[in-house]
This record gives sequence, structure tokens and C-alpha cells, in this order.
Amino acid sequence: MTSLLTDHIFAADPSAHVFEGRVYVYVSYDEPYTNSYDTMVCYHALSSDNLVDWVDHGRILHLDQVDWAISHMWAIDANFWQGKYYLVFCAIDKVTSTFKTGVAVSDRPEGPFTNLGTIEGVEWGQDPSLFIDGDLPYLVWGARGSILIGELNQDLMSIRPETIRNLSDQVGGYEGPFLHKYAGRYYLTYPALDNEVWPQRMCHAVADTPLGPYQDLGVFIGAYPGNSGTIHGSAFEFKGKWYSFYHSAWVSGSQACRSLMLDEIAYDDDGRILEITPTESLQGRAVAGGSRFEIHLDAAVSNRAGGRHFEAMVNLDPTGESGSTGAGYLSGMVQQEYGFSALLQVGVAREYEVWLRYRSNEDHVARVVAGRHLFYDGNQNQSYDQYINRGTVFLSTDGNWLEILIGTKHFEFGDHQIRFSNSHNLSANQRGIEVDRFRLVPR
Ligand code: FUB
Repeated sequence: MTSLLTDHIFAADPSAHVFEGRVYVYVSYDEPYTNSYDTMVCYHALSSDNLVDWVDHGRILHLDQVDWAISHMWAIDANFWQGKYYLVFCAIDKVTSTFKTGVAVSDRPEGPFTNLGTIEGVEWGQDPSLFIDGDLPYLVWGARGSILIGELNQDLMSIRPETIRNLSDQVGGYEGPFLHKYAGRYYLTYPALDNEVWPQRMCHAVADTPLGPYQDLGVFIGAYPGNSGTIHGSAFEFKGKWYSFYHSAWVSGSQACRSLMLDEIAYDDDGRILEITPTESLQGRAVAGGSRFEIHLDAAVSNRAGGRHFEAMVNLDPTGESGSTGAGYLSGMVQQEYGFSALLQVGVAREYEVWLRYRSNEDHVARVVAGRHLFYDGNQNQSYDQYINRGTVFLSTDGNWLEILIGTKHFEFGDHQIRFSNSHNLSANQRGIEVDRFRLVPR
């Protein structure tokens, strides 16, 4: 395995977990080529069942969906708790202009997530990580110069103040903490400077209880060529092996325009993580090392992931019959222009095949249009820059779910809307097209 996971988006602060046999990694999103942490306003989730083929599930939460926040959607984590998936994240609070820790929830690991508010009792809450140990939830976070850990109440919305521990006298870091359990002990991984000198290096410490005390075990990812100054990541076990996610500047060369890195890790007999060195692929750094990826844009939830529904109806599909996620599918697109749009976020410009998964009982004509920076603000005055496949798709099936190639298109870096719309009014006895998702495959 080469270290670089994927170069299709710029993303950072990867937090990985295994849910239902699949690895999910939750990442903060670096706005392409802005090279500024100030422009970070959303998160993505990616997943894989073999660490080679990856799906980017698109945007899972945006600043606009978080009423208390004004900017700086920095590092995140997620975990499964009492039947639901919870995202913990940080952002600058509108009222206090300090970092608060937010919580969002979803029924599915790939989101999208719904904002629940901030965690009471976390005063400066940067880079939160949610660790579940049996029936106890813990939060560990960066608190303006030190790492704090404490036990959360069962609703995850407040911390038990009497359990908070400041780990400053045990570990050298101040941001990006992540907890995992190995061989019955609790491992804290965290970025730290070496005598105030950049770049950050990835360090680890171990304890017999989540609250510590922690014994510092030192660095396991040192300074390396192409580092991004910061390093922030996580560790997880998958199919009997351990791995670490972190981020670099390998693709962009810019410190706040980061790429995801993945390496296998191992522990020595004393329980230390052996130092790893990021490895380059034969083709050079800016090539995803052996991994393949697709982008899945689910129609049923696209309106909560940066797109919009135009009079379409959501059908729940808990068994996942319509597609891969169980999010559901859209129907009721019975008049001209009824449909939906989905947000595609691109880091590195590339040509993609655009596939559509749908079901229909009758012949239909629909349009699929991809535009650059289209934001449907209600005025409907945007113009489309290019049609996919001249925009017209003839859809005809026997009522079974089918996936067809709509066309290929070169997508520049940045935000794009891909819009599906019915191109005629249906008669009363027609059911119309039902749509599950767009799938984008790089060429
Ligand atoms: O991604 C923004 C910030 O950079 C994170 O909060 C830090 O951990 C560093 O990775």
C-alpha cells in the first residue's frame, strides 16, 4: 500500500471507524486551492470494504445547517451510539467567537447528519473525538493549549464536569486527539511539535483507563517530505490489521489544501506503535496509491447534502433494494422540471463517467444537466454551462432497478450541481421515473 489514499478531493483530519464491516472515514473539507483554514465549511464521509475501492458519499454536513456556528468547521469524529450515528465536530460559535463542539446525528453511517447543538460544559472545544467504551461515551478535545478528556452524559449533549482531566502534564499536544483501544489498553494519538518546531509529528500515549493517567510513548510518524505542517489522524483495526489515517500536502503542495493518507501500523512487544514512513507510489506522490474511488450522490438525501429537491417525493427504503445505502429513492416527478439536483465537490479537475440508477415502468424523457457553481437560490436565474450527453436521456425499463451511463464530463475543481429533471408532464395513469442516485466514476 502506498500512503496516499485519494486525490479527488482535498480533505483533512481523517477519523476512521468500522461500522457493519465497512471502514468509514469522516473528514473535514479543504476548499480547493484557497489554502486557508478559514474557508473550511463542511465535511465528507468516505467508506470502503477492502481499503482499495472507496466511495465518497459527498457532503454530510455544512455550516448552513448549523445554526450556532459561523465559520471554521475544523476537525471531526463520528461514532455509533445507542442505535444511531453521531458526528462530533467543531466550529466557531456566533455568540462567543470561540470554538464550540457540535453534535449531529444520522440513521446511517454515511449521513447526511442533522445538527443537534453544542455540548454543554466544553468551553473551548476544538478537534473533538468521540470514544465509546462499552456503555460509557467519552469526549477528548483540544482546549486552547492542552488536551482535555471527560465522560459525556448519555445523550452526548453535555459533559460530566467532575470527570474532566487535563492531560497537559502527560502529553505534549494541544489539538487533534484520537482514542483507540488495543490489547485492552487505551491509546491516545495526537499531533505535537518538537520543541516548538514545525511540522507536527504524530505521537501516542497509553493508559489503563480512558481518563488516564497516560504514559507518553513518543512519535510514530515523524517529519517527512510533503507534510502539511499539521498532521491529524486516527487509528483503527480492520480484518485483523491496524491502520492509521492522517493527512499531507502531497497533491497540492499547500499546507491547508490537504490529502488523505493511509498506512498500516504495527505495535512492538512493549505496545509501542512502530514508526512509519509515508511511501510514494511508483508514479510519484500525486497519484493515489493503489486505491480506486467513486462518488455516490444519493437522490433521496441530496437536498440535505448540498443539492435540492424540486417537488420530488422521498421514499424510504430501509432494505436498500433501490441501491447501496438504504437512504431511499425519489419519485413523484410527474411534471416537467420536477426532479432533483445533487452537489458534486471536486478537488482535482478530472473527467468522470456519470451513471444514473433508476426504475421506470414506461418510456420517459428526462434531462441531466451539470453546471458549475450553480446555487439554487430561488431566483432560478442561473445558466448551465454544459449538458451531459446533450442533456436528454431516454429511460425505459421493465420496472426493475437499472443503472445506465448518462455520459462523461470534465469537471473543474470546485462545486457543481448535477440536475435531473423530467422533461414533460405525465398523464394521470403514469407513475414516472424513480431515481436512486448518481454514481461518478473517474476515467
Ligand atoms: O483542519 C483544521 C485544523 O488543522 C484542525 O482542526 C487541526 O487539527 C489541524 O489539522
